Amino acid sequence: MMMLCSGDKNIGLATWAIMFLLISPTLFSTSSISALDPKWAAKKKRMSLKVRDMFYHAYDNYLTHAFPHDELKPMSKSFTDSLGELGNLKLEHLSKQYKGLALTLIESLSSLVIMGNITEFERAVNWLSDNLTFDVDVRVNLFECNIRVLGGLVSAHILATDSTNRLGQRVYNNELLSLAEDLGQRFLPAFNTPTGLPYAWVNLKYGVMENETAETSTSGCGSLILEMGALSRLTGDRRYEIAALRALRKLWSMRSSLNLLGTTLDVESGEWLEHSSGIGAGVDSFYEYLIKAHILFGKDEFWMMFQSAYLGVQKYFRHGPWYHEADMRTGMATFWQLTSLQAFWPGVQVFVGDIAAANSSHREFFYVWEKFGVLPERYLLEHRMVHPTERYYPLRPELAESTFYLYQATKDPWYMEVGESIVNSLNQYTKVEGGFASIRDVTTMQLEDHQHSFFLAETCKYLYLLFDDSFLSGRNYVFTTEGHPLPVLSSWHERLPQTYLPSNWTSSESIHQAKRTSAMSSRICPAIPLNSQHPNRQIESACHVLDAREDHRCLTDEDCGVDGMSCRRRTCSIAGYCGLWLII
Ligand code: DMJ
Repeated sequence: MMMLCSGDKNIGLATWAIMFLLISPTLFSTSSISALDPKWAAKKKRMSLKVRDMFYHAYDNYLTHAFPHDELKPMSKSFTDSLGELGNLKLEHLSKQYKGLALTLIESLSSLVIMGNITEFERAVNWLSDNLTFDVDVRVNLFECNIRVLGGLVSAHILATDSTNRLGQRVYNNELLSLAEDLGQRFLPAFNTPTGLPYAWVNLKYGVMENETAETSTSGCGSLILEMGALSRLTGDRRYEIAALRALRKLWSMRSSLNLLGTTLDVESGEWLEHSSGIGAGVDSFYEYLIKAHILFGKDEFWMMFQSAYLGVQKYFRHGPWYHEADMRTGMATFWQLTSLQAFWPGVQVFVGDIAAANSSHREFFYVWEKFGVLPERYLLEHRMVHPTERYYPLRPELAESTFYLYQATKDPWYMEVGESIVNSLNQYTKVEGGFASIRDVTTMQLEDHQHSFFLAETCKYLYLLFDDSFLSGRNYVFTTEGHPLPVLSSWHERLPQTYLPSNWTSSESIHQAKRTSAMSSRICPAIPLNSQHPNRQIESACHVLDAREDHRCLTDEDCGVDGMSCRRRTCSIAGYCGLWLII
């Protein structure tokens, strides 16, 4: 297995022995060469076709039974206007004319391009251009509407204007961008609060409703910058990016002295409502967007935020390969639970080069997946059992997403085996005649009548890319939290960091500076060394600090660095070697 951003080449014998015991054996037993084996090539082909079939089974059934409404109910072969429902408006209160926002169609656009179906992409673009309107009396969740609808439209606009995806029939006149701009303008009233933190809900026609709740989540305030920033870059209208950035900065200013944030807050008072948090529900994409915003916009501010936040997570939430929740004020553990949403974290760790840590957590998520056949929404770590009320699996993509990133980083065929297992489970347990159904209870595999749009935007997409990444060849994209690709362009980088080259590919190396490279090459290393004693030394990952001496010998703890896998400081043993001795 290839280690990225590796620094410690001459690791001491004693440290090697300990590390050998600590790190999974697959780090040493698999080889990237085997991925080139004809057997693996055949498997990739077979599996990519299988995933394509899954996507079209979901997509065709949506078109037949639910379009233009938001999402498919695959068991009853009917529809749900989930964005409207998310706004607490009962369906009967919605106008009879309301046919939804064609959510699943919008969410499918980038997947169609990635699977090479430009004809269907064009058909969908045409329909949306001619029919979609946001002038509807529907209260939507800002976060959901941003990641699904705005992100879907902005990404599809970029793909539609990319000359490699030549649209044949019709001249494309930026209709998707006009729709995105219209939607972005409808978002802006939500940011009109004393703090700049946006309301969680906004009515697309009338703006923020009277007596609207002031409660929102960390991800609701901190995961808007990619889509709204991209919209600003495309339209030249800075208001979207400014609003999202102001909210993010305010949120960041509310962190505790431990660099932790809570889960819910009041946008009017700027006070935390729930101080316990982790890397799962209500917070997850906040972390993801800090590092991805850095990659997309090149701002060091995002990197500095991410680095501090990441260290906080590794220090206070991490327990071996697991992540629990903790109180942002004290760092004391609160809930010892694995949640399905946390499974995105190894993918984030791939971005910063913490491959070993990503691999070990990914293995635990996959262990739980295999135990039940899918990932339960919540799993009690102490009791090793499913949470009594959160037993569902709504076709979530996070494990497939991390599997894709880890395969990209390592080319270890083990991840293809994982992908195959995920595909087989989805077909075995969730496929019905009318699409793919969610699972209500992973202990009985009882189904629920809902095919979420992210199944097409993310789950199928990441599984497909795992087996066929030809779309990515020669290109460099950041995927939003909803799986919509945005290109990494030097023209979107306000101020090019020194180590970036002025091209679409943003990787470069310099002898004296740390490496900082692109998203898909999966190596994002800090340009600013953390170890002030050795300013010219290269640093391995978000938290890795090299030991003072290359042979890892030491006289005091001061000679030791920070372990890149756990982000814990290494100490000097009696025998004079740096290591994670306290842990052992
Ligand atoms: C998706 O809508 C996004 O990935 C979001 O960030 C949280 N999770 C769901 C799918 O699980």
